[in-house]
Amino acid sequence: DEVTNIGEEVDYTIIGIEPGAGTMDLANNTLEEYENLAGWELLEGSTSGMLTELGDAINNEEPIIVTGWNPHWMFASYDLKYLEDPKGTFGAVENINTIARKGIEEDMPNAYKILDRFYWEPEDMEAVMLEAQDVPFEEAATNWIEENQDKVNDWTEGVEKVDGKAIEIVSTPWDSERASGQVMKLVLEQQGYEVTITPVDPAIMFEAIANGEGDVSFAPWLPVTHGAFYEEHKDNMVDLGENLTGAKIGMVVPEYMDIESIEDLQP
Ligand code: PBE
Repeated sequence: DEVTNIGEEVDYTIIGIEPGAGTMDLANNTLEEYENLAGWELLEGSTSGMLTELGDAINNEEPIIVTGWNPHWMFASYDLKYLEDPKGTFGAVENINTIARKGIEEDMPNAYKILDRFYWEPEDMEAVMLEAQDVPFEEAATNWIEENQDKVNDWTEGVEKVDGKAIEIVSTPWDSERASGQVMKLVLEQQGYEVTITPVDPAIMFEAIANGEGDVSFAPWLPVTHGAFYEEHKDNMVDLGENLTGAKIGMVVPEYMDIESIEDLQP
C-alpha cells in the first residue's frame, strides 16, 4: 500500500508538554471532540523535551505532531505550520492578560498604573525569547528595555517612584512568561519596587492572585487556554485587560508533512 498513513508513521501519538499546561487541556479536549482521533494518544512530558523531539525529527525529515504555540522561537527556527482546527478546540486568536489581586489599586496606586498600562506586541516578546536562547532572561530583558525606552516611558510616564515596596509577580514557567515577567520586574525595580517572580502551574497562579498571596500576573492566556481557571476566579481578582494580542495554540507539524487539517488524521 503506497498511501502514507500519518497516524501509523507517528504511532498515533501527539507530543505534548507539561501536564499542568493549558495547552494540554485543549489538546485532550481535541482528542475527545474529533472522532477521527479515537485511539490517538497525547504524550505528557516537558516543553524542552517536545522541542528536542521536534528538532530531531526535522533534522531527519521525519513526521512529527506536537502541541505548539506562539509567541515562540520555534516558528523562527523551523518551517512549521498549524494544522487547521475546524472544530475550534484550540480557540482562535488568544490574548495574554494582566490580572491582579483585589485591593492593589488602593494599596499601590503607582504600581497599578504601570501594570494597567503594560502592553506590547508579539514581536517584542519574541525578541526577548529569542535572545534568551543565548543569554540569561534578565540580560535579554535589560537589552529589550534599553532598545525600547519609548515603550517603557509610555508605561511609567508621570508615575511617582517609591522606596522599596514589595511586589510579587506570579507567573508560569514558560519562556513567553519568563520574558514578560523579567521585563516587568526590571521596569518596576527601576521605579523603586522590590520584585520577586514565582513561577507556578496556571491553576496555582490563578489561586494565588484570587487569595491575595501574589500581587499580579502577566501570564493568563485567554479566552480559551486558561478560560476555566479565569471563570472560577474572576470574581476574586481584578482583570487589567490584555498585555498582548495575537497569540495562538494548536497542533503543529513541519511544513514538509503532507497534511493540512486535524480532521485529516486517520484513526
Ligand atoms: N503555554 C502556551 C501556556 C500558555 C499557552 C505553554 C505557554 C500553557 O499551555 O498553559
